Amino acid sequence: MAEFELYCFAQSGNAYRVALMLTLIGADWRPIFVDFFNGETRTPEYREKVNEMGEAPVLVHGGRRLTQSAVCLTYLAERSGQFQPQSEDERLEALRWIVFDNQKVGGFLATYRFLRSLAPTPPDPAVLAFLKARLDGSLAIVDKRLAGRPFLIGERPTIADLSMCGYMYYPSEEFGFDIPATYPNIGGWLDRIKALPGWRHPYDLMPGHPLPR
Ligand SMILES: N[C@@H](CCC(=O)N[C@@H](CS)C(=O)NCC(=O)O)C(=O)O
Repeated sequence: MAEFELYCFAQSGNAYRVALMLTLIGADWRPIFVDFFNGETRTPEYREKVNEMGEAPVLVHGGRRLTQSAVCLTYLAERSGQFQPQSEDERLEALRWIVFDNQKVGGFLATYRFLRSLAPTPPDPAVLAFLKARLDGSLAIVDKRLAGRPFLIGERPTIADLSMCGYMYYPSEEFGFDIPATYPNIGGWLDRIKALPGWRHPYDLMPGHPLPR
């Protein structure tokens, strides 16, 4: 049995953050497929036995069951000593960018991409336009942050980077715009993360791709 188990599915950038971290730190882990697109996270069984919040990812380690990718990343950084912010200032800075990501970067990218490319019904154009405007604002902030800085909180990659990149390696067709081409500093930073030993694409790391149509 693997040391870590991760409830996840290939299309989930929230889960990819944790899957990528597990891979980059060389952890012994295995994915447990969550059938999100057939409603598994909404079932009473899932909410009773796996996660009362009805979400993936869920990281299982020994007797622990952790949810929220930020919590999982923090736990893995503290255990492994890798991708860990060092000083108190760095820890607070990393937390600041992780919260911003969860709400305004990954949060909007996930919803925008889901409505555009993964939802069973066609999206409302007004909703898409609203989300795209919010996304443009957030991605511009991240792009400016990465000007002249290799990683979000400085010279080394930390869990803030692994969180922030969660949705950004998915194909540009799924978003309808090219993130690295539109935001060159983000593009360079994505290349630096991709160059870390062991990096893998979300569709290669987690089960469930391609979606049956
Ligand atoms: N803030 C959470 C977000 C988790 C999340 O929303 N996961 C999605 C899958 S990508 C989910 O399970 N959604 C279930 C639902 O909305 O019903 C995290 O970072 O782990």
